[in-house]
Amino acid sequence: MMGGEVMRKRSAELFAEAQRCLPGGVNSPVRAFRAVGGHPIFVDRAEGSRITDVDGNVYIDFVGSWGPLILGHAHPRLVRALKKAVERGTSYGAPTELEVTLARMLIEALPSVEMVRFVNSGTEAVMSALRVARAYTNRDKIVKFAGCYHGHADSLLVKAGSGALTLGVPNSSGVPEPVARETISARYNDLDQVREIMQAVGREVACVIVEPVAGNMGVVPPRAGFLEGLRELTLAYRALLIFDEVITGFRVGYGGAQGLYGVRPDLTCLGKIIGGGLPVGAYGGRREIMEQVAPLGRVYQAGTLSGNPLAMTAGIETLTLLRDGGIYRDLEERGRMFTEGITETYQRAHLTCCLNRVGSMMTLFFGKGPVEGDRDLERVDSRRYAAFFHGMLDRGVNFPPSQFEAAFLSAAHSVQDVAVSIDAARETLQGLVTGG
Ligand code: KE4
Repeated sequence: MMGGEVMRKRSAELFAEAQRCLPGGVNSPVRAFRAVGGHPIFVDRAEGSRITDVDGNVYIDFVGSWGPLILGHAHPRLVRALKKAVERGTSYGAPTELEVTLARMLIEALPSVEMVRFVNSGTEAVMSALRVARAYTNRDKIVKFAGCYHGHADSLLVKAGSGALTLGVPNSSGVPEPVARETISARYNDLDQVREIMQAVGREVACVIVEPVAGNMGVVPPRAGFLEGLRELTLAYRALLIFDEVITGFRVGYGGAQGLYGVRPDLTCLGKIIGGGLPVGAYGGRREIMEQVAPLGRVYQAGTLSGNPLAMTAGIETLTLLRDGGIYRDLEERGRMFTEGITETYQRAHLTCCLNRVGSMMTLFFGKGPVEGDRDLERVDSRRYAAFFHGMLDRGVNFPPSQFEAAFLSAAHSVQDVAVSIDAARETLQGLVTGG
């Protein structure tokens, strides 16, 4: 464990240079450390549970590339398979057996999915699923939930208008008002409000899209009955239910959140883990819905690198290890150990925190719990989280650089890693109290 003044000179130099050629110096906003201050660490390499920055500092990593690396970094089996695959070429723009193999694995794992299409990101999966839902229902409106993030497609960069039933307003420049108006934003875990919305406009709603376990306001599990209620309401109004399982897919279990909670959506969006760290997304569902997609149906969607052989190889190896390796039991055990240890540390420091966890995804909130939706986040002190983040980073533990993200355990995190991280948290939280 590091301590004292940690040198990150090379990261600082690279960040200065990066800001001259990349907006904010990054290729995705959250990486820029704007939510926690300071400058990002530039990673040189990673292996197992650890990343090493360009200054040679080593960190136990709980970001895991924001979810894909459930097996840990540079898993030997993936490295071997990718080395062999790359010698056979990197992309063909033609069908391969690999795509069929991975498609069959997804269909076998997720009973609600009878047919699937690969794309290159979670955003692309969600954007395509929305288009299919609108085509299938011949309706334009969608319902999403405040605090849930589904990638950066225009229809989803929308926040609630003034009243609950009023239509959305853009929460990004460049999103046309008419597009935003077709999106209604509801409160997560508030089934009564969704019922009101569906009673008012349900016959115009193409789909309700939800993160079955929210990961983008920090981890927020569904209240008992919430997902089941969405299923009933969407059936009643003949709207489609879309589970955005880009994070939860193969994270909270091999059957995803739909397997964990026993609720079958009409369409599922996937990403992250199914690519083992290479760029992949996928959307799938009932055959009669997916048969709308070109070239079979009238919904156009395409992609140069969709089904890329390297990404398919990484996905097949990852899912094979998850399916056959008994990994989820270890993840649950270490997740529980981590949660209990962190909880003991903030209680001992008399800090007001709450910790949400589902399996190996978790968030430590610096505020009074429970945190069950975006309104509860108003009680959360993200400045205190920022201080925690830097205290942990200086002690060699890399947490997400935002209070409103999920931290991820991987199969590569040992019991020792968890114990060391709890010790780092204990020192960091004590330091927050004593101002040390
Ligand atoms: P991508 O386009 O980033 O592959 O996936 C978008 C997406 C869709 N759905 C959910 C539930 C997601 O969490 C995401 C992306 N997750 C964020 C972090 N929570 C990725 C990190 C980033 O934006 O850099």
